[in-house]
Amino acid sequence: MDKKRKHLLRLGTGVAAGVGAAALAWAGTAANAQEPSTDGGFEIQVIGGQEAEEGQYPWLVALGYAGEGDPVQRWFCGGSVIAENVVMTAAHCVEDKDPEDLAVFSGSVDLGSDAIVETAVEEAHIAHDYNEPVELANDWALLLLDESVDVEPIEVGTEPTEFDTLEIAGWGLDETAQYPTVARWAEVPFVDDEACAEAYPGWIDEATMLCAGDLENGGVDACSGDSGGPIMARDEDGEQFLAGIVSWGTVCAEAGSPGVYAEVADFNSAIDDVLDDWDVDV
Ligand code: 4AZ
Repeated sequence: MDKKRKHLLRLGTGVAAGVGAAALAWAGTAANAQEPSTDGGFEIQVIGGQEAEEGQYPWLVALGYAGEGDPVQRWFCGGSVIAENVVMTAAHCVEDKDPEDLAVFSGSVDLGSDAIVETAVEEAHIAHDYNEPVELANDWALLLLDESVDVEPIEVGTEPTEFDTLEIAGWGLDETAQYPTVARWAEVPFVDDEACAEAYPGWIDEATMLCAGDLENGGVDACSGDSGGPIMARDEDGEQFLAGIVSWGTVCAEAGSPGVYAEVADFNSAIDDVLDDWDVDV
């Protein structure tokens, strides 16, 4: 438990407050993650991913501190636009913050680009049962934006499912232990509840968490800074939907330690209640 908590605290303040320190803290993990390989068909070179193309994930946003200056210096988590004025992120990204101190960066995979639009946050809803029944269960929050953003929202998954391959994207640490300016993405194999509970005995709330990673080889994973961002699946038509939210892991991209995600299908009705409250149509 301790290990995990320490880890999250470091991540929560690391990216914006001290990129250097956070990167150092993670250097061991990322550097140890793997030698380049293509084991399991997953490209290894987020960790083990590649640069996202402009427009690949229109709903992907970075969450940062309101203020002056370059978004690259201010962001600290990821998020997903689920309605024109609502962003979904992780509860642990915003639990200790005032909405007025937050900003959402949308419109480009490149946080250094002039195309980035900064939007203020009017209100934040943190899951009432966050941290129940175990630490980091129900790790989700919704942000009501001051203004609509002009990006395509992603649909929120409604059925808890066994997936095959999922996709992650974000500006979190890559395999060189750096925070990239351009978002990265990767395919990640789904890990079922049983295997995940075995990997993290006592830490997994199967009802609200889903896991993904290459259990056998490691090498591909979300990492520090990806928190709050999307893990995505595809429906029968090939349309992407939001399956989960990057939440935690004890390490990054190591075999036997999958990434853990908040499973959005498990709290669908709670999400709808908040959207109703805010008079938001999806
Ligand atoms: C984070 O806090 C984070 N390897 C996300 C995912 C993982 C670890 C940390 C899982 O951003």
